Amino acid sequence: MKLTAETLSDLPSGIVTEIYDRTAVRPGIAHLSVGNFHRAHQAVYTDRVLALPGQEGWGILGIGLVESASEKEKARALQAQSGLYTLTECPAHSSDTIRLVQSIVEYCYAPDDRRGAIQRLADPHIRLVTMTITEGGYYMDETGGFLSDHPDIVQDVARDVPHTAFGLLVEALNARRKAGIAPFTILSCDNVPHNGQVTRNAVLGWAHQRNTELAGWISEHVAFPSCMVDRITPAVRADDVTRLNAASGIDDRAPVYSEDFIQWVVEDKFPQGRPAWEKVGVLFTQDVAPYEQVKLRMLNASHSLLALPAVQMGYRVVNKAMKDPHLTALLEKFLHLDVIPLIEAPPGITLSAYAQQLLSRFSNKAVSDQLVRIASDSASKLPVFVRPTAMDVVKKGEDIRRIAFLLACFCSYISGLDDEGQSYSVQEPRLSNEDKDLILDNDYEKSLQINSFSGWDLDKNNNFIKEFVQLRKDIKSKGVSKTLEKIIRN
Ligand code: CS2
Repeated sequence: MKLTAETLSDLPSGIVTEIYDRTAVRPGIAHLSVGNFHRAHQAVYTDRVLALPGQEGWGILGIGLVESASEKEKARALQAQSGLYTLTECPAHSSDTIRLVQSIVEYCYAPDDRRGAIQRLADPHIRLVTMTITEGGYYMDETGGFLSDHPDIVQDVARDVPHTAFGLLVEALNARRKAGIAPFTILSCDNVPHNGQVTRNAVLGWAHQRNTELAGWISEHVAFPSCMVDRITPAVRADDVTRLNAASGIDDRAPVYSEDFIQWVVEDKFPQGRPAWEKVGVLFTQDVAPYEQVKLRMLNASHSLLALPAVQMGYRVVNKAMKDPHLTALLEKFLHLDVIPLIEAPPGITLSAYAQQLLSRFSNKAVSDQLVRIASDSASKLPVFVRPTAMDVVKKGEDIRRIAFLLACFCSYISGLDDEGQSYSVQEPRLSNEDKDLILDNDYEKSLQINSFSGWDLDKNNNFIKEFVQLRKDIKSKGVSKTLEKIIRN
């Protein structure tokens, strides 16, 4: 059965839907960059909220941003399906739930018509803009400041009609200001610490280059709440599409699947109003920082610490790597010895239980997340997920081996060849050629000078340098597997 607005009333049995009149729903949220994660997370909470009375003004206008053949294809699919898609949620020990998500009520692909996208963002009904543009999309320095001198940004500011999320936001805010329309609130849903502040820095940084008066207005009137998001959402390959559609009985051109766990903690700062998300499981708080610290330093950092060695040990999916006792020992030691002693538990969370829960989430074989997905763009992820722990561990003179091993694995991962000489795909869009050369140099110490490690101060610590260089040598001569055995001993 093809998926269109018309087929909604005639779904195969077993498909879960929220009950509401979709024709009455109007977009009040615009979401920038409609990736799988957005469709498995924020769009699901919003779908639930739309079934509550008085919430019909909070539908989602999806705006595709990334200019690529695959994104264009996905855009066409979502447009043909009126924004509808199936989400299969996979618990570890019971059967999957297949939902039909209806909250994206309009979808436009910005590369088709960027002026049109800006105009839609200027619509007074849009009171909130959410975004998932990935860690690397924020152009941040080590302190979360905006890299306004970055060539991508310089080029974007010089364009008639900008391409970046920040450019679109600033132009739309400009149009609203000129028309006397209140600005929207901007909510980043990316895995970045203090994502509200970082987004504010980026939007203001971009605006300053264009029009300082406008920047002043944004600074005074636009709210940038922070939030912590969590749900493991694998990439969807062609064989997944076939598998998911066979199970749902729906011919969905853009299905998505995820674990059944979901969490969203949001700073309650929405001067233009917001959906009643608190009624569907979202936790609102005045201080997101402790939640986000736990999530990024424990879950995301563990993901990187698992994926970078595991791909080189020949594993391709997370749950299989979790059967390797050396890898699980590495994660357990990292969590309990390196991370937990340095952080504080937010209200309602016990860190050791959180650690145990995340390891069992990784082991969920129904999710079968791809290690290559997690390893991708580590050049942007490691500074966000690992740097604070690395710096604290080094400063306190604690055991640096696991951090040194992680960074050494990142460097050897760049070669794209595993211990057995099999190749895997390396996607590192933010790693410059100069940085690649530094990593490939035979003088291993030089790799600590790459941009991703800048500001970590590791190249000033002799113990760290010694350990890191030795590990790179060990990996080169014995492979990652054998080197890992040494790391987890004692
Ligand atoms: C992963 C995240 O890609 C990564 O680095 O750690 O995508 C992770 O799956 C999500 O943040 C889970 O909420």
